[in-house]
Amino acid sequence: MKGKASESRRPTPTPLPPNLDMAVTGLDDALRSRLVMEGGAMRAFLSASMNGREVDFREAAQNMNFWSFNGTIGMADEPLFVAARGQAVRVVMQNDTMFPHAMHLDGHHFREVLPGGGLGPLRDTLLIYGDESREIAFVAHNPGDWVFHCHMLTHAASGMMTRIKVLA
Ligand SMILES: [Cu+2]
Repeated sequence: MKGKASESRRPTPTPLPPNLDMAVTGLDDALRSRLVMEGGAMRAFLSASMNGREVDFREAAQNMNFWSFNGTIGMADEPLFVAARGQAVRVVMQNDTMFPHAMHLDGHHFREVLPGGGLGPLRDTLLIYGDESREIAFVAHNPGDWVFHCHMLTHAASGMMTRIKVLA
């Protein structure tokens, strides 16, 4: 005798089609960028640009700023890079601080370029420990200005913030 539960069982759903926007290809011709993180307690930066002016760590800290990306505190005037739509991008993230940072990119997912040359799983955030350098890759498929920041929001609010631009 068949029960009602088995009669109402639905067929297995068919898998979703592959999402081509998530494919990471073209790495040999990729645009290459580097993001150097500095600052924080125990290894303060010597100087960084704050609101268009070069300041030392003491002055930055008095303004509640403790971190820099590529020598700039907070959102820079220029994006970290400008990518054409569909262009592959590789970004080395170099953590020259003593602290881990959870680097998060808006608007795209990425894969880590592993030391052996393979690609890691699809992510939008990657935790990078102090003195670590990790590389990510993605295809810039999503036009716009996208914030690229540490996901520890006190870090983002005190300097760890930049953006990328993808042309339409
Ligand atoms: Cu952080």
